Amino acid sequence: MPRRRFLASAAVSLASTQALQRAMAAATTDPAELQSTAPLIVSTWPFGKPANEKALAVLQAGGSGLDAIEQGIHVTESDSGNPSVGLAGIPNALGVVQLDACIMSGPGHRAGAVGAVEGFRHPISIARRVMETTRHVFLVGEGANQFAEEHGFEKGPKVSPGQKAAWQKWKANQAAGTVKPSKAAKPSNHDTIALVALLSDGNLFGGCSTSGWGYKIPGRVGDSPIIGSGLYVDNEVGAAGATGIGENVMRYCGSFLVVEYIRQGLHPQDACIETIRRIARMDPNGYDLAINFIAIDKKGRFGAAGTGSGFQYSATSSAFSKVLQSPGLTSKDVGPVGGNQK
Ligand code: SD4
Repeated sequence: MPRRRFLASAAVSLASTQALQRAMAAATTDPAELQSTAPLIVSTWPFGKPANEKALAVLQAGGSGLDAIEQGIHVTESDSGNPSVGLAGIPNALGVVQLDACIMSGPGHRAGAVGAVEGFRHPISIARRVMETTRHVFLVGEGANQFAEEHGFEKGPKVSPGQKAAWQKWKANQAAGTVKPSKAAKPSNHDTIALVALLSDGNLFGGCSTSGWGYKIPGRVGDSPIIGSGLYVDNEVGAAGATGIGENVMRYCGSFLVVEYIRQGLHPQDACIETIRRIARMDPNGYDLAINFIAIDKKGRFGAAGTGSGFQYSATSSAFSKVLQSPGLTSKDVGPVGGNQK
């Protein structure tokens, strides 16, 4: 696209985004009202709030950015009530919980990730170890399990008793001899913690951890551990993370796109909105995607957006710790979609 047209279309797009935000202002909490200085931590869902608070406490006690991410996410991974992060998560179609996680350090642009790990309590820590002790970024399946074993990571049951009973019921309802993944795209059967942090020294860090889509096909890996999809950190610009149906994020490098929009000058919340609009324009399902993004920038601005009625996310600093409602996007809010599907 010629540069002038690109700039014109960007300006139109920005103007309509601002109009959209104004229209939604009554229904949502404007993160711009929450003034604070770094450290600032933002994460997905209300269950991210205690994780944020732990991360803040780690930083206030002099811990590093990576310590804050890791220990913050441990809170969610350890919470036995959470059906979608850690070993209390919903298992795959064979009744085994397979965990995905990744971590990124803005300084050095370093990353580590694991996919389809079984029987370890803290996949975020294994991801960090991959980053810090190997020349690789991403270990999956048996190799990742073996790595975790060799490094002595804490183990746990491959499925909780409660989830096992629910899985047995689910399995009994499947047609005899077939094992299919759940079709339902409900928040109740999948959620993720993505957590991003801006430190007082201006450095950015992030992490992401999930058990993924309930009753998924064994070996299925979602967006969460994929750098640029479930999480992205650019130390010059900002950081973003995703939750929702990973298949609808990983086909678009969603978190990378959010950060790129921040680089172009958008407020993090506008960047989340523009990313969803861009995905919905391309996707045959339009806004029926069940995807959500959080984002933070180098200046300490943050925001989020989701499809449908949006989603709740958590933001924490030394001045506040809050669960906020993101704007929600549907085709009604933003006009016709599907423009470049042909
Ligand atoms: C996945 N994105 O595995 C994760 C799940 C999730 O809300 O975030 N659900 O696709």
